[in-house]
Amino acid sequence: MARTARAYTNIALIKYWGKKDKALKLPWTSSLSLTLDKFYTDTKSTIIDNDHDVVYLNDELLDDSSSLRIRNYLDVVRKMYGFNDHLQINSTNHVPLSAGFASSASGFAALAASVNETMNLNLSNKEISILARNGSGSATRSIYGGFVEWIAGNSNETSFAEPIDENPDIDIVLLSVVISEAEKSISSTKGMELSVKTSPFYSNWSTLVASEIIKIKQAIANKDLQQIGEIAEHNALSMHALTLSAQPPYTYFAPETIRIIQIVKTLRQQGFLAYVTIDAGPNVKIICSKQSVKAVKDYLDKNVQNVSTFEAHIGKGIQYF
Ligand code: 2P0
Repeated sequence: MARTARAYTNIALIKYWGKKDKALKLPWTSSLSLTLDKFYTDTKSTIIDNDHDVVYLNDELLDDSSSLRIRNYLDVVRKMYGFNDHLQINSTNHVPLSAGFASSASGFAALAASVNETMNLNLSNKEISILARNGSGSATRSIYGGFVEWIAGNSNETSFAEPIDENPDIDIVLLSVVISEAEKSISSTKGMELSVKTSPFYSNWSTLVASEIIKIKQAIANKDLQQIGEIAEHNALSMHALTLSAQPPYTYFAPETIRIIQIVKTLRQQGFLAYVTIDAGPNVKIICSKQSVKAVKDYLDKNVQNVSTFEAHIGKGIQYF
């Protein structure tokens, strides 16, 4: 009996923003993330005697349109590994929409690991990472725990994640500040494409990312949380500059997003360790220390209405049970 695979979500500290190959999801730049402990997806795959795949999400059977992305992905996997069997996928998402994280990273990482189990593909973690990337870029990194680098590469075989430090002794806490649970107005896939094609700053993005990856890896090695936060915040805001400078311009920020950025800056001036990072949506994730997180949370609870906060810590790589 194949085991269930569990993959955790991750937050990019150096963002992936743009593909050089859409089908293979090869990114223009490397990226670097922290795997989180709270939010994960459990997936089990079973071979079925059927001419199409069947997908259950949170115990509900998905209709053809909702399961299309997963079924297309399974077609890719069948082609890559030369099998014809169809599968029943049972996936449970413990990534509540309300927590402000996308579920595609943990979702496709768990699915790749689960298919590897069920089909006895005997893949290494590097190969599972490649398989996960074919489902969603950010899933590439969710194979490992702790700090993880996705090496951009230039082919299916050379674009995969590597662990930097799976059990870092660093005092980092991530506080997710949820402003809105609404579906984003422009998907990250579309947003990236627009930034790559039209932002006059996109040509500088790869130079910036290359230097920030070197710097943040040094900061991780030095266990320098302040330096990690500074680099991550700069990288995130630079990514968002690629949205505002696209044609037509777009932004994921809501008015409250800016407000939280300003509050975090004020808290920093008051001596608290706090830096923002923001993905393709309005919600803000605050990089805190174990010492600063309570003060940051209390300040937000008192001063900002209609937002909720979720705390996450360093998470593990793929687990099986
Ligand atoms: C990241 N994001 O590095 C970046 C930062 C959002 C902002 O990866 O098209 O769902 O499936 O490869 O991975 C979100 O995009 O996009 C993302 P696809 P994905 O985490």
